[in-house]
Amino acid sequence: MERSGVSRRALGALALGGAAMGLSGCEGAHQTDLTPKSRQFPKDFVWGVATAAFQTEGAQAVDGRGPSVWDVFEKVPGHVKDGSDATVATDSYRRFQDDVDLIAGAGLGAYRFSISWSRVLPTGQGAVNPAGLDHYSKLVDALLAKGITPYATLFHWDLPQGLQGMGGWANRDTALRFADYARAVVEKLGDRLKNWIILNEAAVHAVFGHVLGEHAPGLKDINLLGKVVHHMNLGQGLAMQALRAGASGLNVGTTMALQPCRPAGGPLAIWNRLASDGLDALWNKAWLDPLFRGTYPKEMDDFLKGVVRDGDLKTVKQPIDFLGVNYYAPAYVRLDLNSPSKIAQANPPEGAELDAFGRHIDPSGLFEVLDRVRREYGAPRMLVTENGCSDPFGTGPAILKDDFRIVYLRRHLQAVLAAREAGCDVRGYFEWTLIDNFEWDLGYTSKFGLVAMDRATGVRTPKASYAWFKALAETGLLPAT
Ligand code: GCO
Repeated sequence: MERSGVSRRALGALALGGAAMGLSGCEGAHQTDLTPKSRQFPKDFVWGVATAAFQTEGAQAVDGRGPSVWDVFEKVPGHVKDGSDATVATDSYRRFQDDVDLIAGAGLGAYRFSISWSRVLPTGQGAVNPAGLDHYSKLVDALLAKGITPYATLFHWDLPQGLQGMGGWANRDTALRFADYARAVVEKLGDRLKNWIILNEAAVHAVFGHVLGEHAPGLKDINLLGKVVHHMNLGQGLAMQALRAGASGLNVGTTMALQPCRPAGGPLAIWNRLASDGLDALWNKAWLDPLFRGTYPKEMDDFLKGVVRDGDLKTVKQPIDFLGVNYYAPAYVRLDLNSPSKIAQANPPEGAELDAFGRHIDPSGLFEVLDRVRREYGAPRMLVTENGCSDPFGTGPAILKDDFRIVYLRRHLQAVLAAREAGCDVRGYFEWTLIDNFEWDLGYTSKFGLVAMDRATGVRTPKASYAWFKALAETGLLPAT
């Protein structure tokens, strides 16, 4: 397998089997002119930052929290590039009020955080841990006290280890346990917490956690893929039902890592196109199709044999109040006859500007995925629930004068404006992320924050991008340069 760049989303090793060689074509025209007519966002546009529990909270053994798959995975030598772990992270379990003050200080109206399942249910099921739930109750209250709207993600990859021991998402029962967890959380918080995101980037968890082994639970078993995909979709549907039964006036959505899949050109272009379609089916359609249409793309058939039961797809196809879209970069794909999947990562076009992961910095991809959802999936309301960029990888201090980040954000927000003008119902944008945090298998070598943190002292220092984002959130006017 050949890999260019260090991308977690490098999909070269994905053993899809011939089954994924679909023929339907990568949708979405390559939009190049992203100059919006107006640079003004509407007054009610939601401005926020996004974080995830495991990447920020630390306090892993505090107040009865049980271990998650990431607690186990991160401790295995070699799994995290800098040998670090998330036992402290940004210390946000203890210092959540500092985080809230930073969010308020940036004039942001919304905060997307995730809830740790194993704080609420230490083994993933059974008796609720009241101290764990209390933490989120306090966080929600602290946000509301500052006029910040909380958006909670129920699953951002940190499955309770207790459930992994029983097969994790490959076990259908996990979908049912997930609904119980949703029920427990909404019962406690549903009076104040109204915006819910069920899953974060299920494709990443399914593929990197179960096929490539680069994320927790660290499995490399292609045979699990269909089960994990379907049980996550099923759990999502069941959790949506549980939330709506548990409280009224909720906005329920889910977040996907949507990527345009672009075949490499050259003499093998037609074959590369097939590989790219295969990836598109797994990465994008295997999540969008069941949710919006109650079907799976045909490329998934072989994986799903014996997995989908009667009535499941009806449960999966729930109405949603918004779709969360995370976007960082497009995927370039080529055929590779030496790989069992025949799919490999291709290089971005010659001369393309690259991010720290070696991915093409391409705001047109954001336009493309938003517009695809509009055209093909009934123009739902959307929120960009993650977008942002990392400093160059390294162990040194963060770059405080992060002009590159400002440029990145401005260009992607231009794409959001252009998408809105094209008819996409995009209602908000959450920058990833508030404070430099634990970037999964990259540990602390990748820094995405608007705010830097000295890991020795915990002191937080806003970067130039923090002030820039604040001015934007306060005026809604995107600077021209
Ligand atoms: C993801 C996750 C985040 C990452 C972020 C930066 O998109 O992978 O939701 O947890 O930290 O994307 O890579």
